[in-house]
Amino acid sequence: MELYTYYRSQASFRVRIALNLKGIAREDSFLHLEKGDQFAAEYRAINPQMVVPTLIDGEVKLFQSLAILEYLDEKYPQPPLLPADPEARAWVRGIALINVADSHPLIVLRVRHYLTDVLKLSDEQRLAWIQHWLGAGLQAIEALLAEHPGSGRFCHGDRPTVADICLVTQVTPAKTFDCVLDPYPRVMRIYDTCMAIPAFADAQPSRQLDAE
Ligand SMILES: N[C@@H](CCC(=O)N[C@@H](CS)C(=O)NCC(=O)O)C(=O)O
Repeated sequence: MELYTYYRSQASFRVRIALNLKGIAREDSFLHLEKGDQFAAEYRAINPQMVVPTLIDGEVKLFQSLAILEYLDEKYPQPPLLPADPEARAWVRGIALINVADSHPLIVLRVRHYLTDVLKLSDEQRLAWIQHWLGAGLQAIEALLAEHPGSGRFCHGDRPTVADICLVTQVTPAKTFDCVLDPYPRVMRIYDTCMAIPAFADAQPSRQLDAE
């Protein structure tokens, strides 16, 4: 499979983790988002949204990280990334969406550029924005973990699911942008458990060939 990726991209990180968990080899095509590679006509033809990741599986072109995770899970079911029963699946997807749909979109590069270049926010104001929205997501995940009987080493059950993948991509930028993490002990315990697993650790930004 070919993955269009950028080492710092949290959405690409999610797909790298899932591929590693499934034992699927990939070839990376690197785009330097901060240099604007995503806007090149050649990539725009591949991904009209001009974002990473894009995953190519033979003739199939896949976009949007959560859709890619679910595709991989359906096509390569072992090990499963979703629990078997519908109630737990909905809960796990809900945790994932706090990151993918509600927190992460507010801090992506194009939003950060808009805050600075168009709205003329100072660096301090922009950092406050990022910390606020990442913190809101972390707070929600922590509270949901506290009330969920199935959570422990992982968000749900005894193996990583899409919820854990997305918890990791919630915490990673929170660390980068100096969020206070003490109020989220359950989140951090699960983050540490996940990052001790090679499939997660090898997918982290600093271990990518394009890392700077
Ligand atoms: N919801 C999308 C997010 C895709 C996305 O925004 N990717 C970021 C990197 S994490 C990107 O390509 N940003 C480029 C930009 O903002 O210009 C997904 O989960 O795949």
